[in-house]
Amino acid sequence: MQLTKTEIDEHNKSLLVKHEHSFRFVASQIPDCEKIIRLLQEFQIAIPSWALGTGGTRFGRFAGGGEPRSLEEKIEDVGLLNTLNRASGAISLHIPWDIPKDYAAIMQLAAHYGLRFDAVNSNTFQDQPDQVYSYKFGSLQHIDKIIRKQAIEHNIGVIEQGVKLGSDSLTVWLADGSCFPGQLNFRRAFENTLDGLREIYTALPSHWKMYIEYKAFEPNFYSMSVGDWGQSYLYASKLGPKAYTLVDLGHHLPHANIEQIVSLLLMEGKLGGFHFNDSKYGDDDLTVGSINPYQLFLIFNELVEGMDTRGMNHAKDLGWMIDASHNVKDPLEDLLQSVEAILIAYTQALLVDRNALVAAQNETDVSKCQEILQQAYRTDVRSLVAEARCRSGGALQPLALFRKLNMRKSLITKRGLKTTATGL
Ligand SMILES: [Mn+2]
Repeated sequence: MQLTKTEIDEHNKSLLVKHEHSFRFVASQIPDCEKIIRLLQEFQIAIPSWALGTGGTRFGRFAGGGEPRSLEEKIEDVGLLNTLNRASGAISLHIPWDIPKDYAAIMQLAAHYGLRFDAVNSNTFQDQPDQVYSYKFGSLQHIDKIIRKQAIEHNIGVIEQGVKLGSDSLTVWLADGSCFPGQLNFRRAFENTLDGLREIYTALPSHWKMYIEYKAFEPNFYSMSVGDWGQSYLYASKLGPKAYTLVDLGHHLPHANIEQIVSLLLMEGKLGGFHFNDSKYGDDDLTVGSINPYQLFLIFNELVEGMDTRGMNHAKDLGWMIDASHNVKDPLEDLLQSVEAILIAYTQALLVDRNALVAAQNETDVSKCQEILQQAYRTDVRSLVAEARCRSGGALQPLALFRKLNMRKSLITKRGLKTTATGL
């Protein structure tokens, strides 16, 4: 489904007076407003191919209608998001759910929408119909060498698919672990996993990165073989300079200080990428910023501080992706909200008065430190984000336009009411 420039222009025109009033007000209070707008225009957040359909829980799934039935339609949906917000210029594929049949045609379609291929994601957390050996008791950690070999070969195959698409990173998330005490020898599981990761690492092209994603629990409930950032960091350190830790916000135990984790990983040059979502209890996979936007801001505060300290490019040097599931909301609406929440938190982090914060920290002026952070957090930066988007050709209010043009209804008319996106 295509959205025309005229439709966006008309929408922006109808909101322009109100927008300019808000924008001028906030811009007048920010010394380096133009720099922030430039950074915002560059910042792109990848959309995972599995987030475009309705997700489900262990208990059920309630389809929303008009879901993409093929990889082509998934690319079309991300293209639509990117046309609206100009900040979703990449798609992250899940293998084997989204294997292209015709690579040249898929590349051409993505280019048509101005999309690049972000990290490719392997899958050893479920068995595929044509698979010889089962991952019921793990993949890279498995006691049986032949099963480990199958998992290694799958990951190498995913790299090969990614190479054909112009991707430059592999994300490995392992469901490996144990459900009961005594089931697993932790050290042996670690060593098997490390050996497998080494073989996969060897297959990486020279410019590629490998992201090792950790998760505290689920699907295994007693131990996970990549259970926290310490374990991920250990693997990444042992593997070499192309291996990094990937932080998924929902993969921590409750109340974990994720901003501190981010800060230290950046310090060590081992933070590779990010999966955004939000949660209240566990890996809830909720819309970014819907539960705890202050935590998101604090994380971005550390990201900006850490990246600037290392002279990193905010847009390019880390992998940014949403990893969420949409059980009750329209997936495209949810993704528009998530990208907006990320851009707002990023902007607020850019507003933090770094010099004043360092001075307050050096004076151990605890109240002032809090004031400086909250001054930035409580600034309404929505019009700044909208201005950046508008200058890039996007809509001032992407969600409002998506709704006004009845885009979901058009997708349902075209694709049908009872569609299920591949992999869901
Ligand atoms: Mn994830």
